[in-house]
Amino acid sequence: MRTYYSDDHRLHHGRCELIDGKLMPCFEMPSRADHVLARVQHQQLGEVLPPEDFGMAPLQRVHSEAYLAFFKGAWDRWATMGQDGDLLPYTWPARTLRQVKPTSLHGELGYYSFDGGAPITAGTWQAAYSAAQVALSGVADIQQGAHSAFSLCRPPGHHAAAELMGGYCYLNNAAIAAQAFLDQGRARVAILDVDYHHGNGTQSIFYERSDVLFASIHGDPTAEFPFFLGYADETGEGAGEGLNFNYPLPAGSGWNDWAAALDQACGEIDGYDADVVVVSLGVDTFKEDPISQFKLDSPDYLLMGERIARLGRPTLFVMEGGYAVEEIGINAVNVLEGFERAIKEAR
Ligand code: OKP
Ligand code: ZN
Repeated sequence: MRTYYSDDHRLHHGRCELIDGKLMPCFEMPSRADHVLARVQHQQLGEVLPPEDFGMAPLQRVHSEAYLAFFKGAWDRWATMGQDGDLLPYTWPARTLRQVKPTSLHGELGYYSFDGGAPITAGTWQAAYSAAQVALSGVADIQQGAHSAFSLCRPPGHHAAAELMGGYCYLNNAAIAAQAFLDQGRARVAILDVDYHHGNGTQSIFYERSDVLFASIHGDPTAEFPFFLGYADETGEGAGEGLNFNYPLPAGSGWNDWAAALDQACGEIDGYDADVVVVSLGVDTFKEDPISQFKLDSPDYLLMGERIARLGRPTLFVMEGGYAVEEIGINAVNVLEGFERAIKEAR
């Protein structure tokens, strides 16, 4: 399969995040994508191509114009104030406060975010914009007949909602891809989120819709980020009732429990008869991941890819998390190789 990748991801490099009361260097760093790209090349997965530019319209199908304008302009406002450190929010409209949009930079930033984990730097907009184009280029490849494609997106996207950044995410690459598939004539898209963290942004975007099924396997939100979404009783609403599937698993879960959840999610995707599958591919389920609590080992990712291939549907892989930087390439590409191996064997 072909890989889409842009060097622009390097333009986003946040300095630090708050972990256990200390400011630590950001886990979400440029070398993550470098390791994945190197592994794609080493394993000769297929061609690596730069993204095409599909412009703002497909981003506006998922995010509001006001949110996009705010995000695009935020760094310049910050720089005009004489600042050059990372721009980070510190007040949010939580319960008892009003959902008003203030006019000052930090007021607006609080309005448009849900945590302090998504720093805006000078190049963040360009990096996130290019990551969305990387996702859209994978869509175009599949629309032109490819059975699968890999969009090596960075920064990740699945925590970003229509008007919210947070959890290292700004633009929801997988949601933008899913919406593009629909806009180009597909009727039913399934998003399978295998990242360790619940894809709260993706879930919220499609929660009331019947044209996108969302299924996510993740750390139980009673104990894990993002805490406030991702429970099993969130099944969708209105037209989307019965099309949202959350499989929260306890800390320490290994391949057997994880694979049982994957089987269930795949059963739902089959029942829905999705035209295309978008995989939010996070590999922070790895046993050595520094911020996660599952116990998957590198060979398990081959099996993950094989199981996804058995859905027998066109599949776009969109890179999300994974912070064991040395192994992220092996683990992510193992999913893709397992997928391809199963496709070849089925022929
Ligand atoms: C992004 B993706 C503070 C930890 C904050 C934020 C995790 C964002 C994960 N102790 N963690 O889903 O991989
Ligand atoms: Zn994650």
